Amino acid sequence: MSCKNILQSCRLYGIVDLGYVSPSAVSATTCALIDGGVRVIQLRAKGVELSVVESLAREMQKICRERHAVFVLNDYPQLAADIQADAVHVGQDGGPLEEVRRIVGADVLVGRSTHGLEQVRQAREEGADYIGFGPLFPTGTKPGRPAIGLSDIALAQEIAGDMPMFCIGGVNGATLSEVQAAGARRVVIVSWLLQQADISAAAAGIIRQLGEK
Ligand code: TZP
Repeated sequence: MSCKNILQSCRLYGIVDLGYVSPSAVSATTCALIDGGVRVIQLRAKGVELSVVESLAREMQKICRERHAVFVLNDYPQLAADIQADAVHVGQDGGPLEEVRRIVGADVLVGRSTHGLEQVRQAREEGADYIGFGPLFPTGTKPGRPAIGLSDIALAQEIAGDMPMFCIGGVNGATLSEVQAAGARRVVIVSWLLQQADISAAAAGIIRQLGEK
């Protein structure tokens, strides 16, 4: 299956965030997510030296390639291009997507964080391959970032059309039902998943609830 098709069918997107996972546990965590059925996995390494980001990215990319998961690098379009990551994810401060695409080339998918309806519209116009939409709730993973709530999810989903949209920020085993009831079809879960004793089982349970085929 192509990376684009995997993204389309993916309901739970996982992030290996170095705020929660030590560099020595990156491979095991990536494998645990894949074992649980997660097919799109991002490396999020804020405030870490570029050489460390590169070696962890190569490690994760190798595992994802062998196990048919999509590897996404957060930030660093040039590094994503150099190592031929499957995708790169950029925030609102990541510049125009046209420029990101110029750096990564045609074969690397590009995802964008959005925090409101106008940004969803813009990401669609700019041709993002997928978007994150949030943070829905306040979250320790992005401290100080205002929550946008659940009320715009359905409309955002409409604007996004066939561009996959992943709701993010404070999604967990307890909040998932209300997030789904608000119209979410796909989610990203970071801290809750990474802090589970059995990451694979927790991921599999979430995927079941989301109805991923
Ligand atoms: N972007 C918006 S919220 C968020 C990011 C990266 C973090 C979500 O983390 P958590 O721990 O699932 O709330």
